[in-house]
Amino acid sequence: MPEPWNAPEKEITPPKVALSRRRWLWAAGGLSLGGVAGGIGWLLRPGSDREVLDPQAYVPPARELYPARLHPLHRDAGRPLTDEAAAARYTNFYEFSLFKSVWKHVGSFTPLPWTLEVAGLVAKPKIYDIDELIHLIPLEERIYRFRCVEAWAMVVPWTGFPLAALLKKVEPLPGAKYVRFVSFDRPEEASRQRDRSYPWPYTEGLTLTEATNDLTILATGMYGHPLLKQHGAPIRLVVPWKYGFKSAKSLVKIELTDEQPRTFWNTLSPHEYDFFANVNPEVPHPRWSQAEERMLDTGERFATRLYNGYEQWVAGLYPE
Ligand SMILES: Nc1nc2c(c(=O)[nH]1)N[C@H]1C(S)=C(S)[C@@H](COP(=O)(O)O)O[C@H]1N2
Ligand SMILES: [Mo]
Repeated sequence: MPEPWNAPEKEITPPKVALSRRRWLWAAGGLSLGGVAGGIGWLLRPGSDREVLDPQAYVPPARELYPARLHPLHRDAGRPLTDEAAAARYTNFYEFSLFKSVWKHVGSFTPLPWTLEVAGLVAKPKIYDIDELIHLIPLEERIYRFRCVEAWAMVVPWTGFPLAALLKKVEPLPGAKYVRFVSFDRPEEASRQRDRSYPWPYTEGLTLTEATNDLTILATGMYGHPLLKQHGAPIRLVVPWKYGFKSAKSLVKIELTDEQPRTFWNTLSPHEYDFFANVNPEVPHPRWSQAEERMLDTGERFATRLYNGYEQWVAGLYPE
């Protein structure tokens, strides 16, 4: 018989203790399973309106400029405003997540300080500090319909100013034909950007005529206050007659070019995200119809309208 000091453990552990230890191991296993389930539960949580709308300690520039004067021609989009929390909960922003609950992943994003460079084929290129930029051109509020290529839609009061007013300040040169929009590239703040197989930074493009159309705005706010991070703080594009992917978020650079710029989605999937695409019920996405759209908060469905209903503003851009 072995001495106690070199005995195999099972022989010196009294049966009762061994049993309770086994139970304890089960309990521990249960706890860590519970931990995993808790983690998943935390990730899947819907989020209260307060949590979703929390600007998360981000101090946006020029809060005192909101709410801005409502533009007389864009007071009414013909449908009720989308619930603000529903919009904040359901966004596309691939830098942070491939899913809609982007708001859960923007905690480490710091959109201040921030600069926006306007460069390329312009007489007066300039790097604007966001605080200077936001005071440069009077802010106005415009209620627009917004349509994602995935067939969901919303109605949003944006705060911003026409892109044309900014481009005028930098004086486009005669050779300028296109405008390229560049979002930030900060893999340390935006976890999905650590996957370098994507063509980061997110870029988009318009023709110069589309970019200077009066409907095209740079937005700094939504619902009467500065943009939440998940909506593209501190400044993003809004092009209401085109699918949402054109409306690039958190811009760091606007460049005028003489060549059609490459874009993020067009690089990844050229047949699905045409550079020149407009909202059009008759041109289906290769994987689904575009005939109808679904409001993201109420689920209500409407027939899609050509140019998202903005025909009177933009039809002249696209002669048949
Ligand atoms: N930088 C960047 N901008 C982006 C995207 C993105 O993934 N990254 N997604 C686009 C798409 S597909 C849509 S529908 C809108 C969503 O904007 P929202 O926050 O106003 O809903 O942002 C667009 N701008
Ligand atoms: Mo989209």
